[in-house]
Amino acid sequence: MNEERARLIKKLEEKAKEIRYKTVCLAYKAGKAHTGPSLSTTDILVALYYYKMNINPKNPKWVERDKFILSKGHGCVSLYVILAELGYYPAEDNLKLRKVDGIVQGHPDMTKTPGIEFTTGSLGNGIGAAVGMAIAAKIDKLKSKVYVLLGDGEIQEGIVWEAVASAKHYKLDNLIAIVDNNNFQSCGALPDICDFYPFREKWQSFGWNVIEIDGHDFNEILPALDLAERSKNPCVIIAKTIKGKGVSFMENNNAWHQKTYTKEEYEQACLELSLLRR
Ligand SMILES: Cc1ncc(C[n+]2csc(CCOP(=O)(O)OP(=O)(O)O)c2C)c(N)n1
Repeated sequence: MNEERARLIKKLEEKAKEIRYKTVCLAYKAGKAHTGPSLSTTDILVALYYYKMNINPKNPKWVERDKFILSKGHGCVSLYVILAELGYYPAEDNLKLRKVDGIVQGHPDMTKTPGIEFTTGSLGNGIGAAVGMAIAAKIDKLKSKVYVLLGDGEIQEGIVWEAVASAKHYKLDNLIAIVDNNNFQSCGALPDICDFYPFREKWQSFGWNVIEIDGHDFNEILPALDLAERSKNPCVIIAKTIKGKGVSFMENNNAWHQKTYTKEEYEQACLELSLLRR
């Protein structure tokens, strides 16, 4: 690896650590929040927002921008931290997470939060919207790409596959899906609730190119995003992740799907994440 690339990877790793730390702080302040689902996607979000996507936070509605939809809308805490960091809105607005008069809610709301492209929370709907945006970009002859991040439990929804099938039909080489494959959903481990594996074969049979990666390793995430961008078919990145990544007692512990922290838990999480930041 050349030095420039190594520096970039290091920078992104540092950024991800900072975002994780701020995610936990924000979730604690909010009272109840989906910490586990947010921490599994943090590295992917950092790669998208600080490396890959062509965006302009000062002009969020810029026509040529790339678009991102968090289809697993409940895991939005890290996304809010990133949007505020990038300047879509002031960081203080995040302090009102889940408050009635706040601009950031428990699930992303495109009518309230600058930078949110589509309202999600009802699982399964994000990818249909992404297909529509990708078709619109083609009609308008825009270079924009559309990225959509789905949960591995979420893709059990039938509506997802209707959208996946139509992406092939419309030859959407500007559409990139990412599956956060943390192997959990809200009520337990995927194989126990609904064994929906194998993923690769399912997506391939719908005409998509498939890339499988470690969703916490920037050495794999960045090349996957670059490859996906050049794909001549709609492309899905299946990212193996850990729910609650970065905090020892949250990792693979589905109690942290959505949970209120005790003061001790919060302090322990902060300690672990601040040590990680050094
Ligand atoms: C249509 C719909 N049904 C049920 C829910 C409740 N729900 C919230 S999160 C979740 C589990 C999602 O699992 P997954 O997509 O794997 O996300 P993760 O495990 O990463 O949190 C469910 C069923 C919902 N938000 N929308």
